[in-house]
Amino acid sequence: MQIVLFFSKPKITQPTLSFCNFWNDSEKNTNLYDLNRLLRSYRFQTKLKPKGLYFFWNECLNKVLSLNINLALKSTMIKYEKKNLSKKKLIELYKGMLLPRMIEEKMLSLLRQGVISKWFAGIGQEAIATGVTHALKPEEYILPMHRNLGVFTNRDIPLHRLFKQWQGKKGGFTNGRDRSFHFGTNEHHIVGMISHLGAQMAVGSGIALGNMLGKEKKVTVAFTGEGGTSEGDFHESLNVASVWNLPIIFLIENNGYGLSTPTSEQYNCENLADRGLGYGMETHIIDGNNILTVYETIKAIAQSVRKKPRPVLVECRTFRMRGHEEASGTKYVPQELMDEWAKKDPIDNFEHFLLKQKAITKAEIAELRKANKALIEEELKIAAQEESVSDASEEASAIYKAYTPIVHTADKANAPDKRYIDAITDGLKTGMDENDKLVLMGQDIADYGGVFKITDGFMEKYGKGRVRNTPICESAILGIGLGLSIKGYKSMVEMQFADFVTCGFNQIINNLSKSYYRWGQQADVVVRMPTGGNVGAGPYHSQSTEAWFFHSPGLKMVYPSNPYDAKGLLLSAIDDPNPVMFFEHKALYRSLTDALPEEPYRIPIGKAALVREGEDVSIITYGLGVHWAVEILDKHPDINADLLDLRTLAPLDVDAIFESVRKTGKVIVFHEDSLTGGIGGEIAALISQHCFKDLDGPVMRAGALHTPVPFAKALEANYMPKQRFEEMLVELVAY
Ligand SMILES: Cc1ncc(C[n+]2csc(CCOP(=O)(O)OP(=O)(O)O)c2C)c(N)n1
Ligand SMILES: [Mg+2]
Repeated sequence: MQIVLFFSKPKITQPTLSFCNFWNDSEKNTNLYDLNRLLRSYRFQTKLKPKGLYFFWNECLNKVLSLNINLALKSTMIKYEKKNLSKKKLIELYKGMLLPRMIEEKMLSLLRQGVISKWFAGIGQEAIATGVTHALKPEEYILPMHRNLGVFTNRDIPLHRLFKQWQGKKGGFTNGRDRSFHFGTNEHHIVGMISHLGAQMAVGSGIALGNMLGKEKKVTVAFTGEGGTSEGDFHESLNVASVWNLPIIFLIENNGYGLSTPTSEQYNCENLADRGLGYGMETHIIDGNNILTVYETIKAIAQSVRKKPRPVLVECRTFRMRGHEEASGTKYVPQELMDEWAKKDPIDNFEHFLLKQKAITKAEIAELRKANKALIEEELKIAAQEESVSDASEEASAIYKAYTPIVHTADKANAPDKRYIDAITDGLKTGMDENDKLVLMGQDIADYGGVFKITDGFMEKYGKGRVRNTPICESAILGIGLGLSIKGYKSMVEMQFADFVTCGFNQIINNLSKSYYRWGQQADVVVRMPTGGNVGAGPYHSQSTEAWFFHSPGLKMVYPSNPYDAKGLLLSAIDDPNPVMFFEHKALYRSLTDALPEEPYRIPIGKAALVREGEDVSIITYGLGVHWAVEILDKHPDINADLLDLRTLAPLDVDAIFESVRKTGKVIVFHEDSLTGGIGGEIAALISQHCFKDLDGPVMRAGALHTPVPFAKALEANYMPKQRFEEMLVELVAY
């Protein structure tokens, strides 16, 4: 393939190369930086004055490679101070940057061959990942992003496992279920990102909280790009970490761009680090291309944070030398910037420094490169030997971590009557007594006891460490729940009202629910959701939110309709290592009493309860629907209905549903939530598909109107489906 190159600005001292006649546009962008570097070295090595020179690409590449490019920088653009660092450490740091660089260069070629599917290059940013990883102890967690290959290589992960991961093979870290750097490995104390960027910061804070509660003197580092700092999760995490004094370093890699967005369109302050000041946090701004600065700074901060736990914000200035990902190009990046930063390449400069210091020789560098190349090829061969994932048989069951549920029954006879709300308190207390690694988090839950007073007195009994008042930061707190799970804790996060879960939606849907499926890390979190209407509280304190989560694999969802079930299900939810959304109806809190055994017991998750038995019709419902159905059946003694209280919405007890429908031949699915897109739609579809031959009437559904939950009593009564359910039931029985 022919290329033509010429210096477009011959007058400036470091001339800019530009190219034409590329085989296609995206290739041009892809290769611009490579070519720039290679040809610059070629010029230095050959002393050619390449104005108007014509090269054949392959020929050029071969020549450059055969010259064994030691980038011929005349002098370093980075000022290094080696302080007391030994030669051994200097070489380690150099090697720590060189290997990821060489792996990336290889990946770029494999990408072009279609062996891997995507690549987000960290070329030019290696000093940050390498410096940070060397500054931490191996048992301290790092939460890297998509340009931080150096974290993985410097934690000595076998390369073939990384290659398998990027090729979607079983021997990677996700069984082919997630791509690129989207995985964690507790063995190496790394928690990889999810695509949503800022979510990492909260998970890191959770790990830091686990370290703090366990009195482990460890620091955690959570990475973010400067683009990610615009996300709410960044701000919430910094705020919570500061209020709680968590031992964590938040590290911003400010590389000039977030996809195509330059920093000038991303934030409007001089230094991103200054944001930390607003949260009452110590901050630093450092040259992210200077490996010694990164290493020494992070090492010093880490040592200090281990002694005196606190969050610190570090902004590393660097530059993204390639496109956002390889297909997206760099057209929007001014060439001058590229050239300027190319001169500050962290590896070229450090290499030059080491040569000058006589810490390394050219021959040793050549040897190192050769050894790295051989290692990469060898490990690629190992990865190639493994077949791609083709067996999908385990997938459906891979969303939940398996565990053996505790079977624990209690007799209701002679048990004292207690309210629904007392059942929740009892369940939580039992959970706290049984498990000293259970941590409660929520707004106003400590001294104040929660807005419903469910945790009244808990802080005094279990301490402020385990009963934690939180700032109004739902997202960060839910992410912290995942971080705590990584450290072996269980947590219960109380939404003050279920409605506010919208502010934590991302962490639930993308982190808690998918974590086990993706890389085998359970999210041992119970999210308590004071839910539902009939309380005259209007659109933002009355919603039924269960359908939002029903669609998301990996979550369990329970919805007890009475105090006995509430306590037993809550204890099962706490035992369960999977994330459980626990819906408790506010209207039932103080209006419903039931015999409640004092001793601990469990109601199994995934099992519905037949509340009434009859032959005429099946009513499938949950929550407040159970009580409405009872009331209406009492009003119509002539109707003999099976009344099935689902109790668990995910996983759904389809066997119990089908058994009842096959017996009665008629069914009405009934819930408080809006009909449109409600869980009833899924249940009705399952019944139609699997019980069609047994049906003697249409599958009916009763749900609320498709409006927000209105405030005024009459409007709310009209919104709720109770009356429509009664009419439908009578109609269906007569059908
Ligand atoms: C919440 C969210 N919005 C948008 C995107 C799409 N996206 C992926 S990476 C990226 C830019 C990230 O910029 P930055 O944080 O600076 O990291 P960099 O890629 O520069 O390392 C964007 C917009 C995303 N992944 N997540
Ligand atoms: Mg960026």
